[in-house]
Amino acid sequence: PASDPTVSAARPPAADDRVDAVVVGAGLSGLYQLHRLRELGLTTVVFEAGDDIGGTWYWNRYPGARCDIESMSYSYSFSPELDQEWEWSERYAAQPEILRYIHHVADRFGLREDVALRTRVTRAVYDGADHRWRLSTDTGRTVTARFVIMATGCMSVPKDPGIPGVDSFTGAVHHTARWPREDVSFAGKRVAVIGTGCSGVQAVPVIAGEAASLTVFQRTPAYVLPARNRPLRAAERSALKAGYPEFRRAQRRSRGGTVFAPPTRSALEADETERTAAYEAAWEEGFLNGLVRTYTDILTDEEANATVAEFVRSRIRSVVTDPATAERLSPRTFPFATKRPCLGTGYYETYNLPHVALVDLRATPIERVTPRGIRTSDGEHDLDVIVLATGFDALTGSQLAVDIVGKGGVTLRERWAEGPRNHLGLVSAGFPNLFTVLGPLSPSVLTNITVSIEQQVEWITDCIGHLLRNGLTEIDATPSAEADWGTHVAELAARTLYPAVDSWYTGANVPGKPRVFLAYAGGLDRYREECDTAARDGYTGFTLS
Ligand code: N01
Repeated sequence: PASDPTVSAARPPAADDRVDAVVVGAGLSGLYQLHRLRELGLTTVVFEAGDDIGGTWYWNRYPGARCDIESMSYSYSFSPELDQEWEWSERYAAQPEILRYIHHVADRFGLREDVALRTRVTRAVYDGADHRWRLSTDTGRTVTARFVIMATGCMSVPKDPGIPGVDSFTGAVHHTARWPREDVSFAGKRVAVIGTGCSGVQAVPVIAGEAASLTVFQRTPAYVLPARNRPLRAAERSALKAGYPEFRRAQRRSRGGTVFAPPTRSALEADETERTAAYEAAWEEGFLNGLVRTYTDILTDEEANATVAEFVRSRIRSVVTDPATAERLSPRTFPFATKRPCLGTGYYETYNLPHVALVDLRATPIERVTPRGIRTSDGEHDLDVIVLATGFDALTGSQLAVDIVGKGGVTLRERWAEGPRNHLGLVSAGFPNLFTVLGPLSPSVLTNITVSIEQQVEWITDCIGHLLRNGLTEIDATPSAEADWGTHVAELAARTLYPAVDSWYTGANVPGKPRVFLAYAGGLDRYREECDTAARDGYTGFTLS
């Protein structure tokens, strides 16, 4: 979609630019937050670094980008009318369709006029004298605000892949999360994809369909499940829409923002025949969490998990015709789903094509990018295009990218030097009236984020409403509540297989990043209850003044 010329950053800087609230980021979180703050009657500005709204779905326009949660689930629930009027075309919506949906929502609720595009918030300093935040932006515009909501996304800062020589390459280099808006043609080109997480897995088959040759540089193979995407039939959409009110209620009550019958038995209670049948059925269904949902202990018991991991490897062997390639594609170094699994379309099949090659970087590491291509310990690959699908500085990166200075001149970077600290994943002690949506130590990335966004935005809005109604100036987390929350989140993670694995969940993908399991693993239902209880009991764990 074209950007709206009426919305721009061109507004001249004003010394006395005062608003009630600033929202940072105009993705799914920021736009809903704006909608809610307006209902409270607050003057709000949303600053968005991109040329247009959409957040993740604006930036990640790489070939094959598609949601891995079903479209009827991965959408706002706050407006029954919106639910009824929007028509999703596919079971799993592709990036352009989700972006169209976000634009539709912005238009329908008149949200654009408060969004300042092409404006990156660079610094936010708390002024204790008048209890306001002063925000600086890269356009020179500064504003002061009573409330700041960081709606900056969980994966919006690409990590530096740390591969020497990238700048020397004479062909084109594109990161999946900074994909150009104009068409990128691969026709007749020799293309490399570095990285085989969910972004690489989605891009590889589509690029292979166009390129003269494709070489995939893989360090760690992922567990890739078939998406079984397909167009939604009209009758199916009508039936789903008729059931939307109850479905949305069930989503809100659910553990992860998707609705399913929870498993009741351990994988180890079932015999192999029964287990394989359950895994086959989940494989055929094509759900991201289909295999995790088969038994109660897939994410908590190594032996149970190993049965699924072996099942996936058997599927890889059944698709990939060259046994050596199948083995290289088979994940063996971490339990199933302890890094986020990927939903793919024709991913393993792609490696049967004659013009597609797989380079195992564990055996032959990249030495550097050269002007002509990529040199590994095994020799040079001549290339025209390099696609970096190398991931993000997840969860904390987008907040630490802003120079946030709280009470007493303490920076968030200092406070988080050993890992993120906050209460309920929402507010960090010493940073009053600064809230985070989908931030660290909240369920965020372990859930259908549209449901998490609504839960957190509504909690934040209710909290601000409470302050306003009661003539209160600010809310801050107490250091002791923050410490307890950190312990609680770590304890919940310790009951699972997640924390032992090097992944972006644990910060291990970014050199030097503190190793902390970054998400709340107790379920969105439990988290929602904890947030609601704190509010109901007078915002326990917070000081209101
Ligand atoms: O990033 P990743 P992503 N040299 O970090 C490799 C969501 N998402 O953009 O594992 C060589 O998962 C790295 O290897 P290793 C989803 O939550 C969702 O793919 O570090 N390789 C890995 O293979 C997802 O989990 C969808 O050994 C290097 C890859 O690059 C999250 O976003 C689609 C390297 C990075 O994988 C992130 O996914 C896309 C180097 N120097 C994304 N550095 C949906 O389907 C990194 N790698 C909705």
